[in-house]
Amino acid sequence: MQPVSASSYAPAPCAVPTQAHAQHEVGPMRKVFSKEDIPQEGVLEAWTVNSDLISWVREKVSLCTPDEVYLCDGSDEEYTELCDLSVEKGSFIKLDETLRPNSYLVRSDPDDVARVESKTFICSESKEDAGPTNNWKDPSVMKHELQGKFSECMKGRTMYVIPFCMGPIGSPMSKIGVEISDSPYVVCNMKIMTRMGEQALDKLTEATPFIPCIHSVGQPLAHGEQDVPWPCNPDETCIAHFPETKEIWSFGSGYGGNALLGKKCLALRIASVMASEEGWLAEHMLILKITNSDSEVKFITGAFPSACGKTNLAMHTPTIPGCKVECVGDDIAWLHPGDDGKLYAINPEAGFFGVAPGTSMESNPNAMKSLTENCLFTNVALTPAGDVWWEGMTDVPPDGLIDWRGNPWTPESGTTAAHPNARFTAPASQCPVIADEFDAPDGVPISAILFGGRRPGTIPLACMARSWEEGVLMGASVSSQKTAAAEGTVGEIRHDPFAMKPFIGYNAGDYFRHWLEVGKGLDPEGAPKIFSVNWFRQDQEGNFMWPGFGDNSRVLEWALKAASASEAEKLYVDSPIGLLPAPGSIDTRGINIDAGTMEKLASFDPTKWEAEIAGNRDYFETFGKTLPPVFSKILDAMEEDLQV
Ligand code: OXD
Ligand code: MN
Repeated sequence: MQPVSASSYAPAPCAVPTQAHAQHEVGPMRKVFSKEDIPQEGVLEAWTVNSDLISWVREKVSLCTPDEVYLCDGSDEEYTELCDLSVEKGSFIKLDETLRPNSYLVRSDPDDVARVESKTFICSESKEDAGPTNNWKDPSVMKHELQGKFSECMKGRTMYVIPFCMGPIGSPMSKIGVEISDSPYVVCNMKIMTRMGEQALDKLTEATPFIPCIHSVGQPLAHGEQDVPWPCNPDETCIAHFPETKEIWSFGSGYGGNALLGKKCLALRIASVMASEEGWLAEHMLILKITNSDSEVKFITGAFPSACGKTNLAMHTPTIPGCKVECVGDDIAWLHPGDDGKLYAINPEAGFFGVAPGTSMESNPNAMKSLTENCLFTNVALTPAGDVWWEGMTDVPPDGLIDWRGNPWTPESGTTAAHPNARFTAPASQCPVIADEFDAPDGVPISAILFGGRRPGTIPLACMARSWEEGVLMGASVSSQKTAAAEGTVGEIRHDPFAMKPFIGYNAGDYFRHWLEVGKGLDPEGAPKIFSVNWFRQDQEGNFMWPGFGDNSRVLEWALKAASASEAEKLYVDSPIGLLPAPGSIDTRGINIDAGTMEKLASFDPTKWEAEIAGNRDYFETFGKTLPPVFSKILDAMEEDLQV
């Protein structure tokens, strides 16, 4: 391979005025139609037997008036075709085939780089049902606004129709969605992140329900108008969820959770509503499999706010000799009570949409190995050799980088080369430690649930709840320093109950009650134990006290042992805030950490804790009468114990 200059990887000027697909046939089925074809009897009927889907697509074609309609089959050929088209248009940059085979870099518009919570709405019939953690708008008002926004919004563009399945194909816990989008970037990401195309469509019989998801970048093209590499419409952005009718409408943004509607919109916001109706839980959680040196296998889920290291923990390399960690999921878990009273989890996703900065062979070698080919990279830097780079990937950045905005970059530039919320999209199947159970239709039985956040002070390294109710309170009390995954000020501590604040699709007080209800239906012996953890505690000089990364396995090992231990085994000590690791109970052999530091990590400052309780009480007041009364009871008891 001849070295090439970075400039030869700059996006080509947009030579192609619109997304012109050849009117072709791929496989047995014609895929691309003009908008005039779509109303013709027989056209969509040859594609699906689901009459609701047919009517919905027809309705949206007449609303959005795309130039053409592309029915996605999810094949590799389709993916390659759309990537090639996007390269030709100047939207994707193909990375060097020997360094990063079949992979692409995409640069977003600088005004479209993260989820926009301020423009995300839950449009329930009653405002109360959206609760205090959501923006609310009356569904008929919102529908009216959306009809206006979507009217003719796909002019000059192609409408892609993307059937997808969240969860293993054939699992009773999976759900089918169909996303309509005018973004080929969305199609390519959905191919990696979900079970997409024919395999999902095949599951839709005449009457199978599906979740309709419509997305537009919100930038129609006039006849002959040149497109831009990343069309979007930040001023008009709106991401709307209709919990009663289970619909998602997203306009104006092409980025991540705003546009890949299977992820946060369906698998969390709408799924959390379905879960509350159907008796299960849709959570912002990783799922990991851990095998100890006695070959015992257990599964753990963990809820951590966005960009707090879920992906790193989900696939970490444990430092305990003989212990193995494998990944079932890194972001979302759907948890269903089984007939045996245990809680079973599936990962509804098929890929990782991870934060790139900070990911390295040191911090997460298994993620790095998942990224060697067949990946999309968004808003990372480009090397002169045609590969990707981001802060933290190597200590020294390569010379001659082009930053995420497409400008030459040096360490003196005073900006970061990759955007802090730059992302990789990688197939989960490429992860060297993907668990065999990743595709298990019945899910995996969960022994422990962790709740954590970035908390420099106050929260101990680990603490086990004494009851399901206390565990639910731990989940509701999660707060964390804000990260770049969403708009806003990075570093501020904010409440993020269950790491789900941006994702609970209904009243969070009702959501807490639902968690309590699910617990009541579980077998007390078989139900997972609940823990709060904090890898981010700092000493007075601001240094992290716990090494984290692979050493977190030591805390997981303690948690699993503590979960099934009696008090007599002295793995934990009772305290006003829960069961804390007993001195020496976390295995620190082989790591450089003294007993004094461990003691501090496993303890708490009663004054800070009183302030924490007061802060939580204030926050909980915002939930009014929906807040479960048991929360105040537990907090009262804690306060009393603290004063003894
Ligand atoms: C994510 C997020 O993309 O939580 O996973 O923002
Ligand atoms: Mn997430």
